[in-house]
Amino acid sequence: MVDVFDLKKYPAEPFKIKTVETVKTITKEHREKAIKEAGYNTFLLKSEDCYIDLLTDSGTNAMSDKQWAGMMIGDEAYAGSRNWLHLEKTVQDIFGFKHVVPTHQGRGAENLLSRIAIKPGQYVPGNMYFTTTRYHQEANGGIFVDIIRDEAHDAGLNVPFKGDICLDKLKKLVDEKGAENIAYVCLAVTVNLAGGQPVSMKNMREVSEYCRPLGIKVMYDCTRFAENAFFIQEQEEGYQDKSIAEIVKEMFSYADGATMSGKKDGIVNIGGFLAMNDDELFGKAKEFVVVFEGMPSYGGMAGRDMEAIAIGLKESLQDSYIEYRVKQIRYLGDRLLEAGIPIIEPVGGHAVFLDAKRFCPHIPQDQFPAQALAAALYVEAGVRSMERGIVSAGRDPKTGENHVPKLETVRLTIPRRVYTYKHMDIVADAVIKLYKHKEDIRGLKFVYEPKQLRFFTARFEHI
Ligand code: PM9
Repeated sequence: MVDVFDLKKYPAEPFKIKTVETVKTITKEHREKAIKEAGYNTFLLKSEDCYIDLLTDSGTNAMSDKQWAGMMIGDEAYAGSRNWLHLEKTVQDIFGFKHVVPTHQGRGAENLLSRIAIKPGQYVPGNMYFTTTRYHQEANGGIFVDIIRDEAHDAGLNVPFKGDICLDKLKKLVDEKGAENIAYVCLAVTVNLAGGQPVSMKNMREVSEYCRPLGIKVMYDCTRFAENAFFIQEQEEGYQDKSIAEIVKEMFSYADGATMSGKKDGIVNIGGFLAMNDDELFGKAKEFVVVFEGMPSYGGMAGRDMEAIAIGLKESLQDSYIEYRVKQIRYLGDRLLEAGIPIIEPVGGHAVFLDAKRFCPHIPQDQFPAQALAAALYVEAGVRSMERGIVSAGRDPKTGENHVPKLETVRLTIPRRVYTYKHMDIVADAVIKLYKHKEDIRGLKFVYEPKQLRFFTARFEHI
């Protein structure tokens, strides 16, 4: 039985709420009309039509009083802003990288990295793909290869550190293609589309020990680095007495560089960066940042944004914050598991993922069960979620065929410091209610399918 008073298992919010935004409920008739007008794509709903908005944890965070105070000391000089110097030093201190290049958000960093580090035809092995990351890798001639451990593709399998890279898969690829044909290894902490699954320190160490002698760089996607560090502290032997900050330092000692979307564990609404140790790579990144983002001292961010992210990065390392953050999500997962709802197990760092294949076994994958389920959940309770399945996976750029991922999921993504446990209860109750009449959910077909990153703007109708 889920016990809301068990503060070790489900810690209370380690903050007081100072500013609030009113949300409203709208009628079921209105929701039915709204989702139809949005082409059954939750991305196309108006925010004001959503009661609890779990579309994403990206840029939807509540900033602290200290971050808001930081916004007031934004130095909006075109070059050499003091907030940039603060951000640069913060990233260097937390992650240990030599060089930092600011970008407007994560995909800005992915664009730069893919341009400077991938030669057309080279392979980019990674622990499962992420939509924008793979887009930039492929747009620059890279060939993405999934080398995550097999268990990550099995939604119901409850094993720790499902985000780990499979060393055998990596070694096989390098043996077959040659180290010189590997652009770099892309290692995401945590793995978003696997369900927010963490990577163990042991795995990071082993990947680095294998790659460094071969001259293969290991570039992290550190978007949810603090959540990953919490899982290591909680579950990996030898880390229980280490602080989150110490764990993060060790994690990144095994990396050659990283891309970051500050909109997640930076606890801000916009921002990002690319970081690395290599001087030559840094030189190239600076050449491109001025073309695509802005001066190397702002990279698409205002001075106030850089101040907020510098402060947010430090706040994400606070042990009490990150424990509450991950365990709040686990609370929602536990409530659903208790009611027999099929979800990705174990519950990861930023979201609970409904397993649409088991939730809607009557809808074949080419009729987009996760897309249909996300739309149905919105109609049921005004809860906005996101498809993370075949629609998000897109098409193979060479063959034009759909990628068919094993995981067909709906992501209930929890913004940081925004919703309370009571909101989690409402979401859980809505999902449980919907599960009772799941047979009513009908499959969908495309009426508009964009070529790039189709999940953002595609439109559907019922079959
Ligand atoms: N993630 C998310 O909702 C927002 C865009 S997709 C709806 O999960 C990783 C692991 C991400 C990520 C964004 C990016 C791109 C890179 N890596 O959105 O460009 O989860 O800041 O970051 C989203 P930006």
